[in-house]
Amino acid sequence: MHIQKTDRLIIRCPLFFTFVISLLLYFSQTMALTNISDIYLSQKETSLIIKSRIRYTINECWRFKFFMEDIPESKIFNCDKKFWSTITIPHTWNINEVLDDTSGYRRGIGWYFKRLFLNNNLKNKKIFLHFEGANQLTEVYVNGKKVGQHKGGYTAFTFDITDYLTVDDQQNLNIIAVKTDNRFNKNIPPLSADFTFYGGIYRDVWLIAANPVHLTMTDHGSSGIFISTPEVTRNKAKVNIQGTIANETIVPKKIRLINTIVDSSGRVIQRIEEAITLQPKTRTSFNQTSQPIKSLRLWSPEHPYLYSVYTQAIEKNIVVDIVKNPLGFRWFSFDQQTGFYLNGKQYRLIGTNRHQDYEGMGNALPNGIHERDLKIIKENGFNFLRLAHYPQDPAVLAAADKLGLIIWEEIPVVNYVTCSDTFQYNCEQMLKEMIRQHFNHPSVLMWGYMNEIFLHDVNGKREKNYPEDYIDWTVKLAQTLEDLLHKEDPNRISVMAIHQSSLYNESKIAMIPQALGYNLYPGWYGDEFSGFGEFLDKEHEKYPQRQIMVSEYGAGSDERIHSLKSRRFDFTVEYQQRYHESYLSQILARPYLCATALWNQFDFGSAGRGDSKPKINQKGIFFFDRSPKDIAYYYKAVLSKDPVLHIASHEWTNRTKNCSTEDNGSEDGAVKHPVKVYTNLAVVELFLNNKSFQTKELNGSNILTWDVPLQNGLNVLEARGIKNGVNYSDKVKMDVQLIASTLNDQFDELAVNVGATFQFTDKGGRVWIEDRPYSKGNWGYIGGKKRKYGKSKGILGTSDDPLYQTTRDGIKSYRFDVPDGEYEVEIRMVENVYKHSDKRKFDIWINDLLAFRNLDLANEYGYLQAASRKFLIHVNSGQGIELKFQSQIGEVVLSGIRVKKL
Ligand code: GCB
Repeated sequence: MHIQKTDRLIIRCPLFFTFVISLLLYFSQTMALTNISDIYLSQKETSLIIKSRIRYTINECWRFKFFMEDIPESKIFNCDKKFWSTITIPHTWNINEVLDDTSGYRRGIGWYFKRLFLNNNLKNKKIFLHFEGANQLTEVYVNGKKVGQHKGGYTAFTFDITDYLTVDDQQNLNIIAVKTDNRFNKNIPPLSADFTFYGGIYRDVWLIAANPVHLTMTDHGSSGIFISTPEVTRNKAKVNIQGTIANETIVPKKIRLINTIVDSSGRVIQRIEEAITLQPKTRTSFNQTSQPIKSLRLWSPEHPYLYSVYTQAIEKNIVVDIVKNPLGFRWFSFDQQTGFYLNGKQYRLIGTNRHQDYEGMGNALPNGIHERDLKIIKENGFNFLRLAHYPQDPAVLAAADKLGLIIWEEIPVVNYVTCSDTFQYNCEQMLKEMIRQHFNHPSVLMWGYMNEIFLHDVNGKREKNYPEDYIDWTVKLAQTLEDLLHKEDPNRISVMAIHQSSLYNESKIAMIPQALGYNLYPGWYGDEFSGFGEFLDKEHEKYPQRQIMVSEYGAGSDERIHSLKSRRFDFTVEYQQRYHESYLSQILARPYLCATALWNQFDFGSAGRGDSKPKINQKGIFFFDRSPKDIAYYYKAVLSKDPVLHIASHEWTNRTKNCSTEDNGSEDGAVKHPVKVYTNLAVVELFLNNKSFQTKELNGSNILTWDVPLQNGLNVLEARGIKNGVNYSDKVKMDVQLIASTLNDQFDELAVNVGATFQFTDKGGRVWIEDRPYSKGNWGYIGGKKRKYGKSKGILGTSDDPLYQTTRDGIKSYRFDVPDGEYEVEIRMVENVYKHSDKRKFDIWINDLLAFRNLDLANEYGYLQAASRKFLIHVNSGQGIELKFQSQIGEVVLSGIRVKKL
């Protein structure tokens, strides 16, 4: 299948005629436009004389209180709100709890109250409230009366509140009350997903005061104007503009409806005018198509050229309403063998996913952060963005248009569905809302409606155990949404994201959307990196008609965790590097992939997770606070033309090297250590402690590596290179601790991350090094087995989770062959299996001393509670230190051990 979204049409116009018309249009329109720019007035400006609608945010001074239970409205309205908190929107009530040690987060009801003063100048206006987003079930009340309800946390909604208001100089106080509920609701998607469902009014709230004759604004929260380009080629295009005008007066109105297409410098390109008679108390629709527009500039990731369309309703020379919308000229197509085409040119769509979530703010983000996020994505070299798993803020879409990012947007139907008509209806509403609200953005090319819908069912059951008819129902829902999507928007393509399960093909749900996105994690949740490309090739071969995309791939990382022998699910920075290096090269080798998006651009909140930073999904290539991880530089080096020179594992500034296990060519007391640089500079010179070490040239990849001899103590590494005559450099100062092959007289301190194959740096900067088996003269464990990675849970009472998450279970003893003297010994433990006492008990002996008898961690500390104990010990007669563990019930468990010479 080759999907061609636009037909080409050539219309010829006499040149002189076109010139004169354009000139006339230009002058008439520049004059008119001086008065009619889109007006976003602040509250204090409401006293201005208004000819068209007024829009302003009402974000400040809301009284707020959270309730776990639903309380009758009458009680809420009558209660004293003196002690309620005063908040500003964007707001979520979950922000202080989502990263704490308690499980889950508050899912209940938030009540918001606002005093709204509306003076006389708004008399005879139609007043609307527009919510850009509130999660997830919202009811709006004005002066104690219910205005309406909206379902779904990720799309906008508008209510006409005119009839509920008092607008008058004497008595102008109005009370707006909003009830927002983020409890689980089996009929509102998402039902379950790997992200936190923060509750609250978390996007802007607008008050809109319109004239009784206005462009309608209650069509599914949209602008009410729908713009498309039914014909577009490099040299010519036509624009179609549809909408509705309301006449809320009791008399007929004669208006001129004018759509003006303006280029980015404000020059009028075309003006389409029509006289319309509006009957009283009716809505009248319009449908205008422009004459062919010539000499146009196309929209593309490199040149995201934007036009605007001003839609005006004019009554007797007064502009009674005006709405501005974006317009971009582009066409696109897909090919199963050669991928994606924009404006007739082949493109590699290499991109990323983004959640609307930020450290310390949750989902309640100011527009500035939305915009900055998109800039970060663009500057990283990406041209494609999947807004997973829900429609995002209007600021996101506007930024994508402006920056030139191609968008896949989707509704949050994730993991499973409820087989009910109400659930289906709500999905349909959401889809309509998303499409209508973001219809005019040229950046949007794909609409999605399901993500991994066969992950599990309501009871957590997997595929084979699905109840009868569940699969059929889900497939039927997909088909319904697919049909609706094309009815709403015949000009974009439909997409669906699936995981690695044969059920999608067997059930044929995979055949419904026009393009299929695969969420693939070989090498993270299982298997090897190479499984990624192999799987895709098989699918491509089996389904040659399919437009294949990769909608997700990724691996988690933590700046505190490092290893030269990184492995799956260890959260080392180095494993994330290796994973993406491999995936990106596999992607680039497969031209049939229409688009790919890594998971995820930024770390994000996911309250159900127990990874190395609990409640956070750490697969970002940027941290939660938007600082870049190493791998972000790699993508930039490959994808961007901007110069990149970055020493990888940058934050690994405290490195401990164990000479006995890593004796890879020590010279002059130094140990060789691999240093990797991500760059797109042709030649890079590496300096060690200010002396040139070696120069290397790029050869087909964007990675350079050196084996550098590191000394004990401070080592300064610097990479230098030149591009277009400009010097670039990157520097890392490393504090290296070389541990001698035997624990000799120099011994000072050693901290071991028991059961781990990686180093972990704790809050105080102490490095807990990887574990090792005991050998004479040295240190290490005797007996037991390392706990498998990937089964961790968040640890309570500490931020050193990775230290406790790795354990050696069933360990017999731990030995340090240290010289005689006084020592401090610290052990770290956690009960990570049993919630109750008497399931695991053990004794601990330190040399010949019975330190603890029948230690029951569940009883003394509790389940998943970090436990640490320090002892002082005198070592003599060359006996070293030995901790012996004797089980009484169950297996012994140990997480960390530290020995310090006093
Ligand atoms: C997926 C999901 C996404 C998760 C991601 C992960 O396939 O679509 O919501 O966050 O995997 O990190 O596991």
